[in-house]
This record gives sequence, structure tokens and C-alpha cells, in this order.
Amino acid sequence: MEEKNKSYDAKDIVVLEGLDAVRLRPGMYIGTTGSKGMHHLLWEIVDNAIDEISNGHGDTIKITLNTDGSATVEDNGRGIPVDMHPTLHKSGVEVVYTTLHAGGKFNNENYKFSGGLHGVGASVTNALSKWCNVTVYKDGKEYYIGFHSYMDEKGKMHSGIPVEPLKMVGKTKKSGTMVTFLPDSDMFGNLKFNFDTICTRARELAFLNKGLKIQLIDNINNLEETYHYEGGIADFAEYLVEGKSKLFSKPIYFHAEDKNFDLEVAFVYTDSYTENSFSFVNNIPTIEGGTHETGFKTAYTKVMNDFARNNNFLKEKESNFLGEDFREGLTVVLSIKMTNVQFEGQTKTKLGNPEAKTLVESLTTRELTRIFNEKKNISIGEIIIGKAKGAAKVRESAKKAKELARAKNNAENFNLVGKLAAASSKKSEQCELFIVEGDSAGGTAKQGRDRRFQAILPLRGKPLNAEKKRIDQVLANEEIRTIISALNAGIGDDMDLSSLRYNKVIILSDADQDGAHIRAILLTFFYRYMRSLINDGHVYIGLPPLYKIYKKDYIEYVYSDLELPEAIARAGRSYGLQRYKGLGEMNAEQLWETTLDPAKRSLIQVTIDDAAEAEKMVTTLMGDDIEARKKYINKHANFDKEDEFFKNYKKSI
Ligand code: TSJ
Repeated sequence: MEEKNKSYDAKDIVVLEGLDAVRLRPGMYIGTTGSKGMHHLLWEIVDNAIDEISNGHGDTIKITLNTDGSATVEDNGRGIPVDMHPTLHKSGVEVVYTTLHAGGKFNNENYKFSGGLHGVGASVTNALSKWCNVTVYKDGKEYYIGFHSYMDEKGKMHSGIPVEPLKMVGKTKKSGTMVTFLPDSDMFGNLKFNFDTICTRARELAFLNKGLKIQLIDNINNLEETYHYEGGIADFAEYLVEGKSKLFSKPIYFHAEDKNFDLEVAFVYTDSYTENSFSFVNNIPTIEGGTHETGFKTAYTKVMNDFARNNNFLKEKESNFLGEDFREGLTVVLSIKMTNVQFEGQTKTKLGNPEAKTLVESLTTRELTRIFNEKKNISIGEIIIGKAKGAAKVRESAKKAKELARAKNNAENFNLVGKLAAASSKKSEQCELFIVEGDSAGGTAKQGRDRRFQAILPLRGKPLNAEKKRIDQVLANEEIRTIISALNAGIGDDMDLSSLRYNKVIILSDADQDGAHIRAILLTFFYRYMRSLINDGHVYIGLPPLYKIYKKDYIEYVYSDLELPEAIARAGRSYGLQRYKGLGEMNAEQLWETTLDPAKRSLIQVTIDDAAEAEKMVTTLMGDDIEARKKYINKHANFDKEDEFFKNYKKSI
């Protein structure tokens, strides 16, 4: 089956001769033709400029969003080569833009590590653009070439065709490359570039590439940002813990190299109880971790245990700390650059290369041993050991609490789960758990649901904010233990989704501030203690209607303020309008019809698009540094606290 598909793909590409293949199957090259895919077009171009700068040529990238929907990327590097390619008889620029994968090949010869989200190169951006203009400033001259995509009289598509060969258009003192392209609306509909999305990734790239300056200009909304970090990922680590109390002031940072391998690590400790790792390979986030993270963890545990022994912080009769003890309150950024990257995992965001483990492990061991052998760092080491001691102690008590929470036949748990109206079907892939705000709405939902596959868990009051508590305190909370028992998949590192009782976990809260807060608290809990539940797409937000418009023989439910005027227009004259203040105002039948019935309801799937940003947000918005929270909210003044939290979880069906 797979074989057949493969040869079919290959043959197709040959027949289609290059760029037209990209239009026929954009998914193969940029993942989707949704917003994410359209932004890929931009990042492909930006990656090329970053490659140039990482290799020591230039220092600034300017990204401009133009009023016509196009985007411009400019760097101050050497400029793409303009000389004729010896066998293809085209200029270097034209080769880069018209040859599939040329970006990758081109880069590999010239650059140590090539970037590229999918490594597909600038030609893909060209193929999926209506037009694309390239200006090269090089050796005192300015060169220009334009490309366009069009349909001919016979209806045949032509993708990324040069309008004319590259030509010299004038003199210049500048050096660099400037590219402007318009994503083709035939591919992307009326999607627009999103300045916020671009800022987030640009900031990440600026952190990951020390010294790189990224200037962003949005000429549609008149916005500007500049990102530039002389500290690189050390600044990134500081940024991630902004607003938390650090245990020592400066992050520990090191950079080490091997042949065709580059490693950078920065870490800090805070007084929190969670662990946060952010890892990257060739500037690409590895959300699912992988061999590089494993190598770091192994080395870190070993070096710190050795440090504890050598300095007598661990007595002879005492046993070693576990890795997790050293990672309580740890925020670490790990960035490697390597060739022949292999990604694995559900979302292809997990590094698979075995050599990455060996190399990261040995380089980390070497560097950390050096660092903690320095006299001035002993006190920092001592602080880390102190934190690990606390963690080891709690680990013991948490273990007991976890056992309690997991024990299915435990008498106490039996009472807790008593509030749960379980589904009768045992087929977990069909089953859904609604976590419903309030006992009364919970009661209605129990009546309105389809009991064969829908379970209802009413929540009384607000559950505990997991951001502010340690795991043993979290587990002592009744509401949270009920959720853990109901899901039957454990928690934290012990989580095992194969025994998950419900395929969809749907948060159903009122469409008001309190409801938003409860939703934020529940999401924080899932984020901190059941992240794989989110990562594997099991967590959803239910959307109750905001209004009912009714007439004789006519009812329409409206789910957002945005849609209300249209719905009113549809209803015509003399209609009644009811605003729902909470779930409790609906009867069982209405609740089924509007919110529970899979055929009619809308759900938002919760995903963590950008782990670093989600982390930052949970920390700032759910933590207890009030000043940091105010600052964050003021900066994002268009959104109130919960909306901002919510916005950063991608919406889908
Ligand atoms: F995407 C892209 F290819 F269009 C693109 C490339 C877009 C942007 C904004 C910048 C670039 C780019 C490419 N900037 N700098 C370069 N550098 C080269 O291509 C280059 C220059 C000189 C030499 C050399 O060996 O002399 C080699 C290379 C690869």
C-alpha cells in the first residue's frame, strides 16, 4: 500500500515538472492551506535569511506586512548569488526560486546547517504565490527578477514562472536580499498574515539566534516590533520565568560544539514545582522532545548527583536523587543544530536521531562538570541541591497521594466518583466526559445527555488553581481527584492514555467571567498535570449558545455576539430575544439540542500551538505575581485575562 503511494507520488512530480506539483498537493509541502500553511510561506523565506546571518553574513532581518496582503523579507547578507548556474543556464536566484528543494541542496553545500520548517525552500513559497519579486544587492549592483503564477488560455496552470531573466537594474551601496510575495488567494482564500503570530515566532527566532535583529512592520495596522537578544537563549530562559521568583539570578548557560553538531543550553530555577523544557533542533521547536532532551536529562542527573556527593551535600548512606528531583522548578532551553534531522512522533515534533542523545549527553557532562567545578558556582549548585532535597521529600508523599487518586476501588474515591454520571458504553473511543460548571447545570446536563456515551461531572464552585500549588496539594483537592479518577489514566509522568475512559473531555462553563475563570483553571490543570491529554487532542471546550431568537414556529440559537445581527436580520420582524446568562437557564432538551448533541453542537479543540507562549501565559495569568499579570494584560489590552488565555489555544472544530 505504502509502496504504491510512494511511486505514484514520485511519478506525479516528474510528470508535473516541478512547481505545479506544489499547487496540486500543497499539503505535502506546507502541511495545510490554512493560516498555518500560509505563514509557512513566510518562514521559508525568513529561514533562508537566518541561514545567511547565522553563518556570519549580516545581522538584521526586516519583515514587512504590506497593505496589499503581500509580505516583504529583507536581510543585509551577501545577497543570493546572481552568476549563471553552469549546467542549468539560469542565474542562482532563478534556480533557488524555480527548483523544488533547491533551497535545501543549495544551503547544504554552503551552510553548515540548513533551516527550513520542512526544508522545502523558497521555490515552494514562489509556487504558492500570485507573484514574487526578488531584489539582490551585491557587489555595488542592484539586481531584480519577478515571478508570477497564472492560468493560460487553455486553463493550464503555470506556477512561479520568471517574468524575465534576472537583470541588473542599477547601482547600490547596500548588500543583501529583499523578497516580496503575495500568497495566492486561489490557494489560501482570503486569509491574512497575523502580526501576533509572526511576532511570537520572530521573537523565538531572535532568542534562538543570538545577536540577530528582527524588525517587524505591519503597515495594515500600523504596528512595529523589534527583537534582538545579545544573551540568546539565556535571555529566552529569563523571559520564560519573568514574574516568577528565581532561586539564583543569572541563568546557567553553555555552548559546545562537535563536528557538524552545535549545542546551546540555558537554564534557571524558580520556586515553582513544575518542570519546563523547551527544545529546538535547527530552530524548529521539538514539542514532543526526543533524543536530545533525553541526553541532556541523563547528563544533568549524573553531574548533579556527582556534585552533591563530591561536596558532601549527599551523605554516603543517602541514595541518589532521581532526575525529576533535579527538575522541580527547572526551566531549560535546549537548542541544537545538526544535519540529517529525523523527526518522529504523532506530530513529527520529536527528534529521533540516536547520535543526538550521545552527543548532547557527553557535551553536557563536560560543560556542566566544568561549570560546577568553578568555585564561584558552588553556591548555585548548593541551591539546586536544596531544591532537589525538597522535591525528593515531596515525591514520597505525592506517591502516596497518587496511589490514592488512582486506586479504583478505594472507598474514598468511590464517594468522589459518586458525583459522576458515567456513560453506559464501555467503548472509550466513543465516550465523552462533560465537566460542567455548577450543580444545577450539571443536573440538567445529566437529564439532557445521551447516557450511552456521554458522562457528566458537575463541578461545585471553583476547582483549585494548579499553578499555585504543589502536586500533593493539587491531589488533595476533591474536584481534581474526581477528574483524575473519572479519566482513569493517571497523572503527570505516570499518565497512560491507553486506559483513558473518555476520548473527549469537554469543558462546559457559562459564557461569563466566572465561567472563563473556571475554564482557565481546568486548562491550567490539564496543561500542568495531563499535558499529553491536550497534546493528543482529547481536550475540548463546549460552546453553549449566547442567545435564543424565537417566533412562532421559529427558533434560532446564536453562539457569538458577532453573529447576532445576521441572525436578527434572518428572523425578520417581531421576534423575541433571550440572552442566556448561564447554562442553568436552559432545560434538558434545549441543552441537548444546543450544546450536547454531536450533530449540532460546536466544540473548540484545545491544542498547544506554541508551547513557550502557552507556558508564559499560564505562568503569568495563573501565577501570583500581580504586577507581571497587570503588565501582560495591559500589553495585550484588547483582551481581558481569560480571553487572552483562551485566544492562544488554537480553535478548530
Ligand atoms: F528565500 C530566499 F531564497 F529567497 C531568500 C534568500 C530570501 C531572503 C530574504 C534572503 C535569502 C538569502 C540568501 N540571503 N542571503 C542569502 N545568501 C546566499 O544565498 C548566498 C550568498 C553567497 C554565497 C557565496 O557562497 O558566496 C552563498 C549563498 C548561499
